[in-house]
Amino acid sequence: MDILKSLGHPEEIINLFKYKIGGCRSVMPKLDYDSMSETLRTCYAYLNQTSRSFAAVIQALDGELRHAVCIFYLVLRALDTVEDDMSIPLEKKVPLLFSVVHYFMLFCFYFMLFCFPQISVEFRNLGQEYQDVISDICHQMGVGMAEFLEKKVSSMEEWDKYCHYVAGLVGIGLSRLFSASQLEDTEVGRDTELANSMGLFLQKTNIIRDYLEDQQEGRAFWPQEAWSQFTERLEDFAHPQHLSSALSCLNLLVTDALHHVPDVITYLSRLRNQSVFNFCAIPQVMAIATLSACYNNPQVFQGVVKIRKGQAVTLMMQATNMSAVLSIIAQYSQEILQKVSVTDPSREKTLHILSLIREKSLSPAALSSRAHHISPVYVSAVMLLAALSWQYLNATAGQPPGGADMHGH
Ligand code: IN0
Repeated sequence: MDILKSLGHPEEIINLFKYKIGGCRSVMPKLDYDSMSETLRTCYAYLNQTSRSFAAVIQALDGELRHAVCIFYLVLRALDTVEDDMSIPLEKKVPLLFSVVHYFMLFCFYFMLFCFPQISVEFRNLGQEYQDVISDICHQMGVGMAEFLEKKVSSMEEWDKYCHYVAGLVGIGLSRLFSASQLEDTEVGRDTELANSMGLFLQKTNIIRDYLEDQQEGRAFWPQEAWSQFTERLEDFAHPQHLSSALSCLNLLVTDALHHVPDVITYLSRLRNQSVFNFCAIPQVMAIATLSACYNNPQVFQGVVKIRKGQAVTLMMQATNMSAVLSIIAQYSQEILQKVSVTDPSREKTLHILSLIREKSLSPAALSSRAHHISPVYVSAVMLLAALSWQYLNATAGQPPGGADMHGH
């Protein structure tokens, strides 16, 4: 029950309640489906099937960017499905990956044709500059993914390369779409280093969080150069007797991922369009919250560590301006700092990158904003009210039409 998990966090209960009854203004989609073509409506239906919360953020994008990012997101999900589908034997998958890429170039591959004809129709309805970005990025990703189908992630450098192919290129593609739409400066599309870091921070956080799930599905994305310092085989970390070496490796990888935060701050501080800022900032603040939850946490090796729904909704509502994002980053780097143990092998590196991040994120403006202190009496009153109304909301939700609604009519 999401609300129970947030009982210790009154702010989250209020935001869960707000989100439940009306969503949050900043990500309210500006879409009227009626004026849409059948194929476009289907594309947005696909999008909403993939991830409700993030789909809303995409649908809130301004102008031509909305359709371009929607199609880009769906194409990437399709590529992802092919790459993930372990059932396709290797000798068939490599040419398949190439053909998926060629499909958009050649428009003749049955897989897409049958599965997602609507996506290819709407892909061709996009402006040429958007089509060129998407097919160029898909081509580079297809080639990169094929390269890693035949090999494991060995060095830390290879880890960066793998994450570049599956997420860095997404950041580079999105940044070029932002500039092509002229909603953002051309510099955003040109600075591929920063755009790449945006993707690497998200992908490394996902790989760290999903250790056990990937292990259980026979996938291994933790770099050998990291885990071989602490054990013989990566799968050892799933066994409690290897917990201390597992935590040492986990903390090393979190420390590595934190090195992308300064670039993420520079990238976000360059954005000028509110809808683009929200679209880019929300996944980043979710990632640093997830990384803090994973740091030195044995739970990573026993299940999947997830941030609370209330926490996610609160972050989504707050990540709408740079000073709020800076203080969120400062708050979670502080949270990690408090968990750095004196015996952790990466201690010095972790303390160093955390002090760099604090320096960069504690701009004067941020100091004042984030933590507004609420009196405890007020807190429990609101909690009680929210809990009651939550119960009432759930109780009445089942009412057939015509029964008494929230306003007692
Ligand atoms: C994304 C990214 C994303 C958004 C904005 C800017 C980005 C810049 C660089 C790289 C990626 C960027 O965001 C999504 C967020 C998402 O899908 N979150 C899921 C939860 C989850 O954990 O999957 C949700 O349901 O909210 C993201 O994770 N990826 C993604 C894919 C396509 C696009 Cl167009 C944008 C996936 C990945 C692998 C990180 C690139």
